[in-house]
Amino acid sequence: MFAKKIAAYAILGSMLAFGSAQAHEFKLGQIEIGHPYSRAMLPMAKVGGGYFKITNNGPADRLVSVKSERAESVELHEMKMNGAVMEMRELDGGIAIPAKTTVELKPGSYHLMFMNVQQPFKEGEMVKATLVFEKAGSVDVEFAVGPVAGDKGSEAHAGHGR
Ligand SMILES: [Cu+2]
Repeated sequence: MFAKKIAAYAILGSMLAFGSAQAHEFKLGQIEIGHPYSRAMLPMAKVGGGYFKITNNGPADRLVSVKSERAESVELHEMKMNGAVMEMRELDGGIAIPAKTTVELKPGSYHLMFMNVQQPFKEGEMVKATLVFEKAGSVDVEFAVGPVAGDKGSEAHAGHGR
């Protein structure tokens, strides 16, 4: 009986792993979360980014907050050019997701910041988080951690290096 249970879990586990490597997409009602990913962090780094695509096939909604056990808090940020200066700010009101549109969180634009991370993200691991929408509710997702950001990525997160 016990052995059977273990075998069942093992199969389920490998299916989940396979599924996330292939499609790596999450659904919440009419909202699709495409390919959440992050970057490996340097050993002393405390802050990590988070990126994904939100496809909203339903009515207007809003990404209001994000939680993760891997961070003290997760902030929603926006990056914008102000003249020649790249500026970053926290979005207190969340990120608006208009009806029937796709909003992309990516370097140099909207993104998540995992704040005060105790165990730096490592390449190849999956970081769990929960996205909370104003109307649709919340959905658990996993961020695939890729290699340490190159020149482009690190410039996208200039000012976060503390
Ligand atoms: Cu930021």
